[in-house]
Amino acid sequence: MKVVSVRDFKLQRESDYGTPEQNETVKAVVQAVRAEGDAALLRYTEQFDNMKLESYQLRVPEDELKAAYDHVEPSFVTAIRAAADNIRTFHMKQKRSSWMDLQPDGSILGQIIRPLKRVGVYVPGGKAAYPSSVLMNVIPAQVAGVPEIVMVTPPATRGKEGIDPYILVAAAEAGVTEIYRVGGAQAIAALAYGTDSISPVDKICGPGNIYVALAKREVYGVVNIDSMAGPSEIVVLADDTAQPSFIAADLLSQAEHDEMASAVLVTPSQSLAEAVSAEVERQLELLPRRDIARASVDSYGAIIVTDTLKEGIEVVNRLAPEHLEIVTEEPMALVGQIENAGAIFLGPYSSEPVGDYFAGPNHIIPTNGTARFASPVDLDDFIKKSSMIYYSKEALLRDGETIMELARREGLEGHARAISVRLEQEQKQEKK
Ligand code: HSO
Ligand code: ZN
Repeated sequence: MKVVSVRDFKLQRESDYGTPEQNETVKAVVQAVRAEGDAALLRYTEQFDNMKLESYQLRVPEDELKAAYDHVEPSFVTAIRAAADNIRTFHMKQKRSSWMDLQPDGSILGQIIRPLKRVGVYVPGGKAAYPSSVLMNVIPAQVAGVPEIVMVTPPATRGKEGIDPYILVAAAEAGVTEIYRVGGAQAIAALAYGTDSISPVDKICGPGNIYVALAKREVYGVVNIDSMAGPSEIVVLADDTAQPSFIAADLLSQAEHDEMASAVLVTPSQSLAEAVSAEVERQLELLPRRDIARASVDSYGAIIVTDTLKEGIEVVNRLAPEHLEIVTEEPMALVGQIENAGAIFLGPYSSEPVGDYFAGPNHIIPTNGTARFASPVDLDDFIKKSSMIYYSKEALLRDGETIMELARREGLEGHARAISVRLEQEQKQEKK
């Protein structure tokens, strides 16, 4: 892994907006599904997924879901349940309550919190078909109180026959209420516009390939969508006290996700930098996914040596990473200085996979520098708020003139009259 001085480090960000051809294809698929419904879904499933289905086969029946448990190890079920428990517990803490504020004049102002009614979760069929991501998308929706959580996924996972049983078990454990075997842009269009077999949803979440990402962007506005997650990123901020083998392993844990994943060490210690660099080489050779990890490390990996730890913190804030590990003598003392990071892992034992799978916080976290303004998935992604205004007569008599002043300055006499009609009636009654 290359070691560079902070002065030679250049920040690169890449966003994938697809080729013109990909954009064209997605637009055509979305329009066809919107116009033709199930017929288009089945046609594209045959064309793109090599699977000839009838409408009635789109929905995965209850017994198929039950049967999936026979195809996974009991230890997996135990593990997924333990993880789901932790994730549920963490997300329960994010519950918001509706509130009302009673004013002395008898008015009531407030905010009503309601869950979304129907949410669609996309689960990819390719290399990123992760049961853990099913939990991370579905559990917050479920804890928020969303009654209908619909999962869509290609009819075959990783080219094997049928949907991966691990995905199905995770879906069942997380609380998915309907599953459909349909993927790609056609699945996104079906969730947005609805077909005879699939009722439309209010929001679509979950990662997918470029066609899925473009389709989500295409239907945004008809439905809400989550943010576009990019490849995984890890930045480790460490000093001399860190153990090189731990750091190297953590960097590789994310490099193995994707050729475009990025793993970066920031340290003021030249000796740690060199030790981690050598250790990455050693561990890389032993990794089953070494080809992916190697490509990631070579193109997007770096070990950045700073003059001081303080300068390291500045680099971290500039990178605004999805995941940050702080492995220094006193990590807690630094956390207040981190302005931009999606998830912060503190100390030598908080390896990123602890958060990827188990601790409880969500692993769907802003990437590509968007931690500057965005947050990990949480309950707020699955609720909506309604404002509530009850104005008393006393309050309107007091504020009416002020409101009319504002309305008339905008040239909106109709607004002013909606107020004055009430004030005038009141004056008449007073005279009587
Ligand atoms: N690190 C990924 C999440 C994940 N890791 C899923 C393993 N499975 C999010 O960036
Ligand atoms: Zn991961």
